[in-house]
Amino acid sequence: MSKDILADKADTIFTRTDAAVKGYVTEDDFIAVAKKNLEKYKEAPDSSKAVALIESFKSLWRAYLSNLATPQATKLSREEFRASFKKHKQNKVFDKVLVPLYRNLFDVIDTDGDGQLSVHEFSVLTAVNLAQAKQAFKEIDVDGDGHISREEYLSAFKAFCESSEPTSTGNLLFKG
Ligand SMILES: [Ca+2]
Ligand SMILES: [Ca+2]
Repeated sequence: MSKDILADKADTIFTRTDAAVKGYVTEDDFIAVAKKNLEKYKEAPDSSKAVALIESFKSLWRAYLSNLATPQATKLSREEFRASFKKHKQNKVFDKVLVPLYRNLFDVIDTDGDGQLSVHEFSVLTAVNLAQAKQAFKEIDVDGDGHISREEYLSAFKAFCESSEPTSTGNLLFKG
């Protein structure tokens, strides 16, 4: 039996989003994830970057609901979340919602504003230890120039959201 890689990825995100272990997630949980990232990077919650990121997470929440054709729902169970995650590809959620979201996240992560991610900037984002973060960084830095460009970063996230390959680069982003 082959493993359901996309379901596993959805579970990883669900577990992180349902921080209070309620067994479901809400729009507030999505907003809390955005705020947690902002805190990690010491971005003030009312800055324009912060507001843009929070709005992106709200759009993502709406995309999860519309994947399931339940726009009025106020919470999603683990099973619903998983089913919705698997519809991202067919509904082009990556291009429509996640590209803007990850661009906004990139702007927050890129604390020195040079348009590239350094190992240091990147390692703050990941939940893994520094050695693992460095390894992940190396693999996402496809052209090996020692920086993660916006394109390298987006293509890793796209692989995470859409690829069923167990070895896709994007998996490195959500390890640990
Ligand atoms: Ca930078
Ligand atoms: Ca690079």
